[in-house]
Parts: sequence; structure tokens; C-alpha cells
Amino acid sequence: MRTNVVIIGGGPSGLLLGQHLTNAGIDNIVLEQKTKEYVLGRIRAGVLETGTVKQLRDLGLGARMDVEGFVHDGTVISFNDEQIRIDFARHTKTAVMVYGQTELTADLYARREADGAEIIYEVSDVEIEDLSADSPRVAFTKNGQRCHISCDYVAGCDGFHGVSRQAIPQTARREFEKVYPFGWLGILSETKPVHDELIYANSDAGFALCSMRHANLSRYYIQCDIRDDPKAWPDQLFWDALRKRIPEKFADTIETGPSIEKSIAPLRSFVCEPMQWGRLFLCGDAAHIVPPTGAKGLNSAASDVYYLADALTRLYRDKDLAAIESYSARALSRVWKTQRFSWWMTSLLHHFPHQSEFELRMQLAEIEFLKSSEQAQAVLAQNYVGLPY
Ligand code: RFL
Ligand code: PHB
Repeated sequence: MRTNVVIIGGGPSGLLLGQHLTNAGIDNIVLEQKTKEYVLGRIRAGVLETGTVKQLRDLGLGARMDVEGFVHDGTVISFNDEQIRIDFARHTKTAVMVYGQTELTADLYARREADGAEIIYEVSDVEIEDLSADSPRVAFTKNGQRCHISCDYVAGCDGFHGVSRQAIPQTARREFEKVYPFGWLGILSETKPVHDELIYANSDAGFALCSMRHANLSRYYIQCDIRDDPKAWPDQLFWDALRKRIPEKFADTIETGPSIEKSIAPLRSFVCEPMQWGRLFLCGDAAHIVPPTGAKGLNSAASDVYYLADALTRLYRDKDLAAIESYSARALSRVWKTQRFSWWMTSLLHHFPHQSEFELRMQLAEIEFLKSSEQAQAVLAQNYVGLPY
């Protein structure tokens, strides 16, 4: 087999890149280790930045999102009973879109299938060979048989636990990491969202987030001990803990019900440099991870894809090598700013074990400053809706 670009990983990064390439007439094959049903069963991101929304529309992928998604032109940050509304529309003249990663991924799969573009599911033992040669090869096992694809370039879109990043020699790779000493316990429940905007809450009892998927599907999170077992959190305990962390007017009106999904996610900041090695390019979680507090994981993946698709399109269309050579620097420049924002929002809104009185006062001062300063609110809004590509 031969193609222009082998894309390892059929999550949002891989599928989005595949769509850009297919639209530009660049042949590509996606290799995914799981089934489509498995990938679509993962409950993950919920908020799309302005730039991600534009990318999807430009690719002809906005139709369902524009009907079923919810435009949010602000969000609420609270501390105990105090509330600060961050007005995206006023500060940035744009908005974000609440549209689940599951829906977005389903749209990408449907489109790939309609285009007849190739995706090979349930592959294992993926190996990248000859990255410094003109024509690298990707080997994998499918139905017990070893297969090989020769290509021009390899896109590593296989998430944090994938194999692509490891193909960059250890001596050439630098990794930066911060692991946070808590997790997020999330539930999905078929109840009306407590508010029409997201609420990011810090409180004496810790962090909580009220989010949503649609008019009768809510997504709620609370900060928890990373060693907790979701089974040790019966629904009633979860609702009680959530109520204690959000402003009273929301605690009093929240609609509760049985959870239909419950899981704990760890919080980590991680960046791998460079994001490019020979003919391999990394995109999304394969290269970097953020704690979910700023809703940046999926959106950062989308901006990488934008830069890489732009570079590959220039290369195949105009024989312009420069864009390909600067991919890593261009992507990392935005990645680090997104890391900063996610780290800042996480630091502002969570309880850290062993937090000193001084550190607590710093958090309070930061909240007070945010409350009193239009400029601080504008900075938050600008980062939340997404920095320009
Ligand atoms: P993904 O989604 O992990 O997809 C990678 C795909 O690669 C496949 N794969 C392989 N395929 C072939 N061979 C191999 N050796 C392979 N190894 C792995 C995997 O099966 C998978 O299908 O990475 P991608 O595409 O870069 O997308 C990134 C986003 O998924 C991620 O950034 C966000 O979901 C992060 N994230 C959130 N981001 C937000 O913006 N807002 C959120 O609310 C939010 N919540 C979350 C999250 C991530 C979570 N994780 C990772 C546990 C909640 C959770 C629980
Ligand atoms: C979600 O709806 O899952 C969600 C929204 C915003 C975040 C994190 C998660 O910052």
C-alpha cells in the first residue's frame, strides 16, 4: 500500500487532519486501534473555540453543529456566593460553541465515510519505520496479518498514550510535565442544565463545573481525590457535594437525577518538544495535554491540525517546503500560551492539598482583581474564546 500521508489515530485530531487533506486532494489513510463505536463512546470535551468552529464550517462540517450546538457568549466564574460574568461578546465580539466532542467526531466519521476516504480500524502494533528516508513506512497488524504502508509523511494523532511521540529519539525530545494533586469526577445526567451558561466555581469546599450538552443533558464535574473510585461516589453524594460548591441561587434550583455516566479524569499539563521529527508530525494529545479547566484540549488539537494542514497543502500545491519546516515552532508558540491559560485557570479555581494561608489569599486576591478589572475579564475572555491562529 502507498499513500501521501499516514495518519495514526482516528480521534478528533486524526479525523480533522484527514478531512483537510481529503478536501485538498491529498491522499491519506487513517489507522485507528479501536472500533468506531469505542471512540464515539468516550465522553470528553464540550466547548469549541471560535477558531475551531470556523475551521469546521470552512471544511463543510458545520451543518449539524449550527443546528444542534449552543452559542455561548459568556461564562460565570464564582467563588462561594460571589459571581463574575465574563462577557465574551463584549470583550471579543465572538463566542464559543457548546457541542460535544462525541458529536463532532461522529460528524467527522460520517463525512469521511461519505467521501470514501480510507480508515482502518482495530490495528495493533503500529510501528513507524525509516523516518529520515524520503519514503517512511508504517507497519501494523490487522486480523493477525502484518501490513505496511509507504508514504511521504506520517501524522502522529494517536493521543497521549500513542506510539508516535516515542518515535522521536529520546535524545532529541524534551518533555515538560506537571501533574496536579487532584482529579475531576464527572457525571452526565438527563436533566435540564442549571444555567444557560457554564459555571466555573471555586468554593471553600473545592472546585465544581456546571456544563451541558443540550437542553436536557447536563455535564457536571467536581474536584476529587485522584485515588477515589467513582463507585465510592453514589449520585446523592455527588449532588450534595456539587450544591455546596456553587452559588446558592444555583444550588437551590439545580435539577438532579440519576447519572448515566460517571468517571474520574486526572489533571496534567504536558508538552513535548519538538512536535516534528524527520517526516513525522505530532498533533493534539500526542504532543501536549492540558488540565480541562480552560476547555482547551480539543481546541489545541484543532489549532495544530490547522497549521499542519496548511503546511502540507502548501507543500503539495505550491512545492513550498518552508511551511513544513516551521510547523513545530508555529504550533508550539500557540501551545505554550494555551498551557499557560489552562494552568492559570486551574490554579485559580482549585483547592490544592497543603495550600498555605498565603496561597489561599493569593487566590482570593486574584478573584477580587478579576471582579474589579474589566481588563482582567477581557484577558480571560480573549483566552477562553481562543487565541488567533
Ligand atoms: P485522542 O482523542 O486521544 O485520540 C487519539 C486516537 O488515537 C488512537 N490510538 C491509536 N491508533 C492507532 N495506533 C495506536 N498505537 C494508537 N494509540 C492511540 C486512540 O484510540 C484514539 O482514538 O487524541 P486527539 O485526537 O489528539 O484529541 C484530543 C482530545 O480528545 C482531547 O484533547 C480532549 O478530549 C481533552 N479533554 C477535554 N478537552 C476539552 O477541550 N474539554 C474537555 O472538557 C475535555 N474533557 C478530555 C476531557 C480528555 C479526557 N481524557 C483524555 C481522559 C475528559 C477526559 C476524560
Ligand atoms: C464539558 O462540558 O465537558 C467541559 C466544559 C468546559 C470545560 C471542561 C469540560 O472547561
